Amino acid sequence: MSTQLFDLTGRTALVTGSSRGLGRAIAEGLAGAGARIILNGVNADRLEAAAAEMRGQGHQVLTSVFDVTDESAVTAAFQVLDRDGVEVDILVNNAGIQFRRPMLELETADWQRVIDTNLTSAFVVGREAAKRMAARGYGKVINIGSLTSELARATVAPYTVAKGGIKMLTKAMAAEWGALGIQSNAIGPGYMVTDMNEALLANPEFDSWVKGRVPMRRWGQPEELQGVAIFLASRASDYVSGQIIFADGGMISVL
Ligand code: GCO
Repeated sequence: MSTQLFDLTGRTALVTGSSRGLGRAIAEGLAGAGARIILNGVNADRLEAAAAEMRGQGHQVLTSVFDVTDESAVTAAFQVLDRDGVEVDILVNNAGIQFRRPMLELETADWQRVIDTNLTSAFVVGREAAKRMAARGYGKVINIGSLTSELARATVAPYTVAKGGIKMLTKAMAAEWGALGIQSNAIGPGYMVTDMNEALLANPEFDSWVKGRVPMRRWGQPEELQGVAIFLASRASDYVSGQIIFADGGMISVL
């Protein structure tokens, strides 16, 4: 009986930035729980390759190529989904970039690019998805936050500000969309083994800092976000909203 709570059969999930990294891992986790997946990215070839691999694993996968920072492209993509009768029940706002530079040397354009990609896009894509979820009285929005949603690290100010904004946008979505049948929550990944963190993983000093700072003494694997994603995408979380759940090996909870 209880496992049915986590069953996503019959649901469709759009995961932005999902041809690789955390987005791909989350998409595979939701697919494994029964969801049909819409993969998103800006590179059609990479997206089709990811879709083919997932279809080879027996999953139902569609693709939607759009840049989350291009509002007209986002609107057009949802209009295509409407035309094709594809209803997004679950939205994972995962798309994001990192740009490491001390603020004293940071160009405003680089600041803005990170804010646009990591925060504003979650509002724009979230608004388009929520309009349709509200009409059906059901929806799950999952925003991808970060340890930097709560704590700052030097040289990643725009990322930190954007992820702090993701935490509060999640609460704002919960405030406005709860009565519409939509639950809005966030996942806070710890230091995960991804392309975005390649330079950090290759830096022995940073690697040992992470391993010393995390109670579990190791980096996280993208697949270790799948359980939290399934929970927040499923009926099991129907009375959970406005929360950020950390999958970080305990890092955020200790000095
Ligand atoms: C960095 C990393 C972090 C992690 C993650 C931690 O430069 O410190 O990129 O931002 O990726 O966000 O939760």
